[in-house]
Parts: sequence; C-alpha cells; structure tokens
Amino acid sequence: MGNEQSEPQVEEEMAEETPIKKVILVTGGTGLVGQAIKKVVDEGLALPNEEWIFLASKDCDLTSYEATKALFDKHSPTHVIHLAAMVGGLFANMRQNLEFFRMNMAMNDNVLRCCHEGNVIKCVSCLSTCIFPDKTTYPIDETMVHNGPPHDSNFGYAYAKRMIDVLNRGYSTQYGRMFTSVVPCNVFGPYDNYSLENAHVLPALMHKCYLAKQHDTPLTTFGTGKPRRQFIYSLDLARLFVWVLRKYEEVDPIILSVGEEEEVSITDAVNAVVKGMDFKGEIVYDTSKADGQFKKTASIGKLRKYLPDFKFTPFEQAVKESCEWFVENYDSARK
Ligand code: NAP
Ligand code: GFB
Repeated sequence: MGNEQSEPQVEEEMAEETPIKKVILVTGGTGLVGQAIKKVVDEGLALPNEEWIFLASKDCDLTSYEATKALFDKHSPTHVIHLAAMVGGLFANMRQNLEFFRMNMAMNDNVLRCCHEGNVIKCVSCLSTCIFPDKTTYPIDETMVHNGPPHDSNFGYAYAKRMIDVLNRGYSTQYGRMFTSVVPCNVFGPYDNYSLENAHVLPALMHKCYLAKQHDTPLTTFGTGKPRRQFIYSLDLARLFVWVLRKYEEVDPIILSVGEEEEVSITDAVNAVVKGMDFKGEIVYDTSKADGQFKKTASIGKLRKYLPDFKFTPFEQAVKESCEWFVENYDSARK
C-alpha cells in the first residue's frame, strides 16, 4: 500500500550518529493518523534504539492534568508525538465549536505541561490547515498562522490549535524546549472516522456510497461540490511525521500537505470515491447543506526545501486503497 519510492531519501535523512534510547509516546495512537504512524513504524521505519507507545483515550483522558501526569510518570517518554484531539468534519465543528475549543485546549495544555515537567527532549504536535485565516492571500504559508480570524465554521478547533503554537513558543523562549508542530491538510486513509454525522468528507462519502449500494438508493453529497481541498494520504503523512520527529529542528510549524497543484474540488473527491467504491447509481447534491470554507490552499515550499524528492501517493490510488480497507473492515470501522 502507499508509495515506497520516497523511502531511501527519508531513511538516509534519518540515520543518526550515536543513537540514545528513545521512548516515543504517541497520543491519539488509535486514530486515523496514529494508526498510520503505527503501520509505517511496525513495517520498517522504527530504529533499534526506539520504543514506540501508541495511546488510546482509554489509557488516559488527556483532559485531566492528574491523569496525564500519571501517564507521563508511568512511561517517562523522551519524545512525544501529540495527535490526540477532538476531531471532526465541517458539520461536527459547526454543531460543537465550544467543545472543540475546550476539549482541545485542555488536552494540549496538559500534554505540553507534562512534556516540560517530564524533560521531554522533543514534542511534535498537530495543527491543521483549517486554522489559517479565512480571508487571506494564497497560497497560505507557515508565517500566516495568526494573521486574522479562521473560518467561522470551525473557530473553536482552530483557535485551540493556534494556542499550541503559542505554548511551543512560550516553552522555547522561557525554557529552551524543542516543542514544535506540523500543519497537515485534510487527511484520509484506513482507520478513519466514518460516522455520518461527524466524519470528514471522504470517509462520509465512502460510508454513504456503501449504504447506497446496499439499499440501491442515490448517493447524496452535501453542498455544491465546488469547494476545493488538498487531501493527504495518512500513510504519506505518517512517513513525514517520523521524519519531523527525527530531523526537523525548528519551533515554528511546518505544513505537511500535497502540493497546491494537487488541490481538487469536492466533486472530484465524490468521483474518486464513486470509482473506488465501484458505485453505479445516481449522485444527488443537497445544496441545502453548507459548503464551509471555499478553499485553504497551502504552500509546501518549506517542506520541499527539506525534502525535495518526497513522493506522495496519487490521490485516486490512495482513495481506492482507502475504500477497499473500509469495505473489508466495515463491521469494525468507527461509524
Ligand atoms: P481521530 O481519528 O479522531 O483520532 C483521535 C485520537 O485522539 C484517538 O486516538 C482518540 O482516542 C484520541 N483522543 C480523543 N479524545 C481524547 C482524550 N480526551 N484523551 C485521550 N485521547 C483522546 O483523529 P485523527 O484524524 O487521527 O487526528 C489526529 C491529529 O491530526 C489531530 O490532532 C487532528 O487535529 C489532526 N488533523 C487531522 C486531520 C484530518 O483530516 N483527520 C487534518 C488535519 C489535522 P480513542 O480512539 O481511543 O478515543
Ligand atoms: O471534510 P469536511 O467535513 O471538512 O468537508 P472541511 C469538506 C467539504 O465536503 C465541505 C463537503 O464543502 C462539505 O460541504 N461535503 C459533501 C461533506 N458531502 C459531505 C459529507 O457527507 N460530510 C462532510 N463532512 N462534508 C474541516 C474542519 O473542514 O477540515 C475541521 O471543520 C478539520 O476542523 C478538517 O480541520 C480537516 O475541510 O470543510
């Protein structure tokens, strides 16, 4: 699965002089991105001096400082990839902007505070391209994180994510900590959240396609289909995350996305899922539903400076592989 051509460059980049024993804690290890990192690590990217620990919310509710502290005392991590978050698509965000702010603020503050108190060598947290200002020039780059309000539909999530960058800069300027962050575009792949109410567009369409085939009904997509998005395959993002953990030494964020030229419309995304699910039925656009942000086109100029040859999995191939995974794992998939 995915695209192996980029390995040599990333592996070469990742060789280390005198490796110290690393205990790498991945919060949110059971989610879409966490499972992808686990797959690439288990399938060869792990180094002999590394112990990887993938966490679920049942291991620790990170909104509780006491529980988070106990977890850090138990594992004594040297490195942390902080993925855990309250995550959802456009409609979930529009319904619960306050919870998205409060839950994510609590988790982010607790994890970074425990990283500091636990003398963690490096922490890589996860932002999102939806946090950038809605009224902006394009393409968006890393210097624009705080340049104006985000889109109304997800202000809670967006501001909580921006505060990670504020915390990273605070821990760096006051204590010299190497706490940094990455900014992925929309992510998709195996182990996604397929809940029809809370999912992002691609997993929602895969689930709706599956049900439409089963019941011989039309596929309903929401909005006009005109908005544009950059979609990154979770397995490609996972390889970039491992590279950032080992080699990216800036506190400032770095965008991890496919290039601007790979941006597609929601209608393109619908057609890719229809092809991936081999759906032959009618497609209906419910334009009474929101389109959300029209676009959030991000530049990967900074990433390309570091990794000029990194290869992304072609969109249609990645969507097809994700559809196949969903159909094969329908019963156990999050719905
Ligand atoms: P996801 O599939 O919804 O997984 C969320 C993870 O967070 C799960 O492992 C969940 O654990 C854990 N979690 C949730 N609440 C928790 C709590 N109170 N305490 C401890 N753990 C908790 O999310 P994802 O799509 O992989 O997102 C991973 C990261 O990427 C997030 O920071 C997200 O903001 C960011 N991101 C995602 C996208 C996207 O399109 N999906 C785009 C840009 C950035 P359980 O499963 O055990 O409940
Ligand atoms: O993926 P999505 O929910 O998130 O929606 P955003 C993308 C687009 O898909 C919107 C359209 O224009 C929707 O109108 N769409 C069509 C659908 N059919 C569906 C459907 O069945 N379900 C969904 N969900 N969308 C999110 C942010 O924005 O991006 C989050 O709200 C997060 O905070 C995430 O950052 C990555 O791309 O619009």
